[in-house]
Amino acid sequence: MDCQSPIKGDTVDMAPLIHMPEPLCLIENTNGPLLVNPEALKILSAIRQPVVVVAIVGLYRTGKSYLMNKLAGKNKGFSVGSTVQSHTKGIWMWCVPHPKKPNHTLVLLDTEGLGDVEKKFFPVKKCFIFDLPTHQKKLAQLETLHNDDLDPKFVQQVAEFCSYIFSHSKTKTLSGGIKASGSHLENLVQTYVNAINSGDLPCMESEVLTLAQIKNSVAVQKAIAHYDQEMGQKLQLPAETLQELLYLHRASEKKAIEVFMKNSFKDEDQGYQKKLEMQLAAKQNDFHKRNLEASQNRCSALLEDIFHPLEENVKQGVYSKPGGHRLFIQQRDELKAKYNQEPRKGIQAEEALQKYLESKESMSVTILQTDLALTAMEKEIEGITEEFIKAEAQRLMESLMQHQQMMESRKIFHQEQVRLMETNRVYQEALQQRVMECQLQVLIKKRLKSSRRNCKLRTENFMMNSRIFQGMTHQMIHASYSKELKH
Ligand SMILES: Nc1nc2c(ncn2[C@@H]2O[C@H](COP(=O)(O)OP(=O)(O)O)[C@@H](O)[C@H]2O)c(=O)[nH]1
Ligand SMILES: [Mg+2]
Repeated sequence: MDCQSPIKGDTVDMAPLIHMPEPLCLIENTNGPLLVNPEALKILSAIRQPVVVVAIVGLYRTGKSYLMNKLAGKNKGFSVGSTVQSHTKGIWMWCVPHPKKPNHTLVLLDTEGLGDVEKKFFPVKKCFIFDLPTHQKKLAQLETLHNDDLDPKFVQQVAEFCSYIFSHSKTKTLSGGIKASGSHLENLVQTYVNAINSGDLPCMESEVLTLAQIKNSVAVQKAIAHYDQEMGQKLQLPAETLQELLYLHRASEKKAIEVFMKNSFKDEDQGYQKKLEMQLAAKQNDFHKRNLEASQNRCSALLEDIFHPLEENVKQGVYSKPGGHRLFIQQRDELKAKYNQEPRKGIQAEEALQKYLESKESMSVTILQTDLALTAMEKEIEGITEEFIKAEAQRLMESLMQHQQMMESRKIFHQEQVRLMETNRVYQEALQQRVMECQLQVLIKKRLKSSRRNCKLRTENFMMNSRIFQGMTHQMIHASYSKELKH
């Protein structure tokens, strides 16, 4: 068969992504709602190539599954004949590489069998007449027979049928000329099944719109996720400047829009792109708020940490002294410089510092008032001390003068004493002199008495002289005695 030859080259044409050795149930037709098989959806979503969808409908046991296996280039696959009874009812799917269109995937959909459907769905028809495939007796084992065992006419008719299908079945295209891939089909399947289950009749136009909505919503989500990831990786909060934040936002926004463009689908009037831009703007706003908060938190923590020693000093009264305010200001300015040197404080750096300083202004004023009061008191004490010292000095001077006077008096007294002692010495000498004179007088008297007999004249003369001497001595003693009494 012509249609089989390209499929035999599976290993050449088969895209590595698709591997379906046999069909899978896509939609299960239970007594309740239709169920979509997630395994089949997963296979559809992995198909990135454009798809050609071939579905078959018709009455039971009319050879539909047999023909679909032929389109797949296989003898076995979709259940043929009696085996159908045991199989899940619904729509079965088999994805194979398209035998004629390179890089396309052929999606074969086999239905379990419907009633009179022909009039309803197919406005254009192309009819093929098949001869009896083989001898009546062999028909039951039809799927096990090779072409050699079949009627060549039948083999030929099947080949023509397959060839026609391959060449005439168009790539699945959605309204607006969009070529559908497996993932579009996946969305369509879900949309159709949801619509049918909820009682709505699926409408192709609305399906495309729904598909666009799904696709574009996903594209927006992907774009936002990309933006978040970019910002999360590159933005360190708080940003040093507003420009840094804006620059990062714009770069991430640009990349996010690129991601959206890549994933969007029929974004009429750029409605979804605008939505995305609005969301990004909101995110930017949010980042501004977070940046502000982060900056405030960092600055508060820094201020608390850096100014802690100053506040501790205030508590301990280090500045409660004359000149304390100047010391306080000096240390405060040193800590301000330390704060200003800290990196990455963000946009609140200056404002947070000013607010902090303002909040401590009353503290500064109190320190200043205390300082002034203590300084004034100290000056007063100094004034008092000065007067005291003056008075003390005066007192000392006076007592010194008194001392000097006393010393002077003492000196005079001492001199007087020396003089007295001298006078006394003279007196003592004079006294001794007198005693000696008296002794001499007694001696002379004794001698005179002994010589009296010898010389009367001489004695009378001597006596006369002696009386004169006596008178003189008396005057001397009298004078000396009067002097002593005077002192
Ligand atoms: N007479 C005849 N029998 C066929 C033909 N194709 C398939 N069959 C046989 O018809 C039975 C039903 O075929 P099947 O493909 O399962 O029909 P389906 O129920 O429409 O899917 C099977 O036993 C097949 O062997 C055909 O072209 N002519
Ligand atoms: Mg069948």
